[in-house]
Amino acid sequence: MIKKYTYGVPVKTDATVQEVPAAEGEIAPFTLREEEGKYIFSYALGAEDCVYGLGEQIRGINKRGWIYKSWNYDDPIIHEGRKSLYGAHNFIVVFGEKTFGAFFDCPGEVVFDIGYSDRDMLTVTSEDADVYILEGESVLKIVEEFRALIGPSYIPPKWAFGFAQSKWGYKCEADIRAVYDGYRKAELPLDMIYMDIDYMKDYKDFTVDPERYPDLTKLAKSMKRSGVHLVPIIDAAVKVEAGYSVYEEGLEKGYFCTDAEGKPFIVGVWPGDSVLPDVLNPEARLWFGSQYKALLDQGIEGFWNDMNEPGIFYSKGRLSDAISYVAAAQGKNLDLEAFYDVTGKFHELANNPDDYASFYHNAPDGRHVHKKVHNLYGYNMTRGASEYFEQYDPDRRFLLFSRSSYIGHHRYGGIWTGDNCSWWSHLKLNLAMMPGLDMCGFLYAGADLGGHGHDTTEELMLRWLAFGIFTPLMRNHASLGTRDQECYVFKDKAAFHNILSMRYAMIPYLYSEFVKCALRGKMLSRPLAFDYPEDKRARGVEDQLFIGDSIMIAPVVEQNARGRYVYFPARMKLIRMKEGVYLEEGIYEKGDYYIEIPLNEVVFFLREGKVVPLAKPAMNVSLLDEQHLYFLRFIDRPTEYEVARDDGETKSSLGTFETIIVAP
Ligand code: MIG
Repeated sequence: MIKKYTYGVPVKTDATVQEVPAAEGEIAPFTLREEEGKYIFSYALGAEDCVYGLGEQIRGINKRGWIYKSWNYDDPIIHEGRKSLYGAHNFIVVFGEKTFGAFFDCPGEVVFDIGYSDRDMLTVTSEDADVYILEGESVLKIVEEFRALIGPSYIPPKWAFGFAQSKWGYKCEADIRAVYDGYRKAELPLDMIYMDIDYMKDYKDFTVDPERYPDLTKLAKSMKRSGVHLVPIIDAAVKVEAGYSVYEEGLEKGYFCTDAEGKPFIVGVWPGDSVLPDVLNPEARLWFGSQYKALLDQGIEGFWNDMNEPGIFYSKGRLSDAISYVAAAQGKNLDLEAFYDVTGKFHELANNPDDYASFYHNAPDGRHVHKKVHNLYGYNMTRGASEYFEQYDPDRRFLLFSRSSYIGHHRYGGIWTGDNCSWWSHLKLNLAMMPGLDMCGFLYAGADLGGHGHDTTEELMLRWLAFGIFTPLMRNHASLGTRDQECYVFKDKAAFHNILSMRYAMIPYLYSEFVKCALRGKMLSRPLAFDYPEDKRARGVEDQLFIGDSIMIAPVVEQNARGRYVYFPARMKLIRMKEGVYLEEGIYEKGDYYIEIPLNEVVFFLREGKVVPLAKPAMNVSLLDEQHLYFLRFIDRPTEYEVARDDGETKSSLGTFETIIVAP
């Protein structure tokens, strides 16, 4: 049962795809008050209630105990003191005395105080919004109801389930080839190499620096023949430069965001002075999307959209004020306050709230100041590309994912979770985020494995990969200036081989489960409590997940651990992948057990009554032999498994499954 309540005049977001008639009366089970133009929804939490959701957010699976702010933000250092990340996914489910879901469809700032000010109160503060209250018999049922409300999840081509190598710092064709050769020499599988901002000419979107890439078409073709796709980055901001066609055309057509007087609003991002495409204007959005053609025509089939919160290093006006302010301080004796004033002028430049209140969009439902629609930007940038792909090659699935997002985006592309660090806590954060993302429809998702900022270690890399096997986007990515972390640079080649092989063996399972969840609106990664709602012990488990129908995982997320305690909410069989061989190591009854998990092995658990199809590992997805599947099984009677048999490339083939009956 879904009820919809409207407060004020909400901006149209296209988050939902179903019409829900307006409900009568008060918004139970919340109580509502209005203060200073904001709507404040409160609910008294039961002592044992858990709160799930919010998609890409910091902290644990159960969100109770912190305050979260939906305000898409380009944060150079994510940590648990923060309140916002890059996405705004305003859906929560309260699980406990009363179980219900709530979606706050508001693209401006929304604050979720989930037992922060008062451990027993949930308080949501929003601007004008459509609020949906969802009731159902369980968390999973409520999530399914929500997913039907927001529409089907994006499904990438199958090769996007292979392993990806990326690094900000690969500058030219030779760098790309070196990565390719590194993987081949080490006999490690690979399906994608990512191109970060340095492929562009002066950071101009849709250009390719001819000195660094003399013939991208040829390179893309030869890589593809070897099973590797090149995936370039696209930044939101467009360089201001006379003669640059994207800038000139957009300017002429009025497709960029403007200031209060209607002049293009100039921001500083990678290319320096830049303008922001007005992706809330459907014409401008499709126009920006149509620019991807320049790269599609060179054989590129996948993209990652960055800096689309939108991230702003400075606005031209504010920078110039800051410079004048500093110049005026020249020669003066600065006491500490004056000194902080001066340095503050620069610290305040990036992503300044006043800048977000200073430019405008021409959306179909009117001219909006950016601040009111802030969280829709990345979503609509990605939507524009997707809408254009639909014209370019209607049946083809392109790889497309973004940093910033809002619910609704999940129909057009996936996301990666931004600039994490090479910290053990961020491996755990990666795990905790996955179910929240699934709840909000973001199935094709993943974090920078090994960590983006700071230096990784071989041990962290191996543990992170052993978890990354189970995330749909499996990409090793790192920031400029960090230690090399390509899998072939480390010492224990056999360990990397074992772990990456496990991913490829698992692709028939992961892909089949993914497609089923996407088409049927179900969750791929689930906290234990979702499948065992009666089991109170399961509610406290923050570092284990179910992945698909058949598997439970319990990754090692601590340095120097040799294994870990695992909670089994039911009987399961332990599967160990060691030196390329599967070992079945006995059956565990419900309870807690210490399981040894050496650094070079992958351990997971097969649920009773379930099977897992595996392929013989290969060097890339196209080489997998999926006609000859081997089934891991924990069954005592013939059991059906639906294997996805679409072609992995077209939309029209999706939904083709083969039901295989597996004997005990
Ligand atoms: O300001 O393109 O999150 O993945 O490597 C940094 C360079 C811009 C941020 C992305 C990161 C990427 C980096 N980008």
